[in-house]
Amino acid sequence: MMEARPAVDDAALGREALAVLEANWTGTGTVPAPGLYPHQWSWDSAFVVIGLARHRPDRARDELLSLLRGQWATGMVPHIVFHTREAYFPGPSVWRSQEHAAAPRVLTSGLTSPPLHALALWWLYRHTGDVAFVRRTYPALVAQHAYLSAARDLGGAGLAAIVHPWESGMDDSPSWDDALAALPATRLGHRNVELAERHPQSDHDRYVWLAMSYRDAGYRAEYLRDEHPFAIEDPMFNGIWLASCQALAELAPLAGADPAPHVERAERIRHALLDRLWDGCFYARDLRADRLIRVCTVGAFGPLLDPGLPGDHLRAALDVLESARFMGATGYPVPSCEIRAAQFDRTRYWRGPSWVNTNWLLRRAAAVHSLDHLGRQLANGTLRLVRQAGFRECFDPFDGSGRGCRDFSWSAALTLDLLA
Ligand code: 9WN
Repeated sequence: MMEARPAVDDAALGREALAVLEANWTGTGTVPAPGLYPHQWSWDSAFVVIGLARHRPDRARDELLSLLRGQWATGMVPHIVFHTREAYFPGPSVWRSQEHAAAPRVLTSGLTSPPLHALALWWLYRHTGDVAFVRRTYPALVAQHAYLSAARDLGGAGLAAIVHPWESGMDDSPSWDDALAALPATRLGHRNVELAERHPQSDHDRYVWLAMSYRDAGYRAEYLRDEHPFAIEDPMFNGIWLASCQALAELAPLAGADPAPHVERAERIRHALLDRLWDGCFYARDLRADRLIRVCTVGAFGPLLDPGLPGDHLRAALDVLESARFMGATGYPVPSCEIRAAQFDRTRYWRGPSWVNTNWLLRRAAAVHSLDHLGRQLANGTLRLVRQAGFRECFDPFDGSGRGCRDFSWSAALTLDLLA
């Protein structure tokens, strides 16, 4: 059922959003939501930086710096930086980052997440003109991108592979179902005390097993290349990376650096996206099964962040986005999975509900291609969701009711940006 909320005007909504972000600030970083997610998550932080860029640039800078404290000497920016003692599973005792020579002092996970950070830095620069901060953080983001090229180009064509569903940011997306199901049966059902208590039987077992396999291999790039059973080229992860390469190319001169390597990397990603992931729309590619994963999710639209996407691909992707498979049927933007897919489920996280962050990314893509009408539709539809249901984690795409956590940081942060 739709929760009734008193009507709020833009100014009041903005104040509420800032209050949520203030409450979720721990003193060192912003947690995604109180309670359930008590640490700093990587792409959540990047969205918080984007949302705070205009309103609290000081806080946005601290947020990015706090996350980058977790960067490994390999350049890898981890998907979680632990900076409280509060429990979360899997926590530091599972990741054991402190045993790894390349890990920083602060405890982190061993996986990465969509590399949105350079785009977030560019966004912050755009709103503040703070060249000194660009100079300060640019090298870390160059190192992040170098890590992805060196350790994650498992397909050899210029795309970064995710090696765990958590790395996509879209944990239970149907895109990962078959790859998870194909994990060797004898190795499934791993249990330890914590796991048995918290997640008796679910895909979570497989998530944890995959994470532990990587950890037990010493987080080595060679293991990922030669042995790790889960390796997928995801269009959203790579679309975000491409946009971040373009952001670094624009920031490079401010940092006294050459933009050319970033431009070249972006071009390589574009070509590989078109060559390897396109078949009428963008699909993820399972490198271990050597096939496209033919379920169309909101991840399919990540490559639209690229201003250089060829016009015929752009038009074909927009046809899918605006059709009854996605925006044309639900009344609210944009379901996380196409609604005609057998796996679509309006109630389950990345298998159907609408998310503020993916709507924001698509609205950014609309701006990049000067699609003003689409941009307004996405912004207004997203604001309608939060006006009606609050800063929830995600939303039912048919009736707009809120799902998951309340007071979710990126829903609040990106609302601030959409209101501007
Ligand atoms: C696992 C924090 C994170 C987001 C992801 C979202 C969810 C975690 C979980 O929460 O993932 O990392 O417990 O399901 O899927 O996008 O970064 O908000």
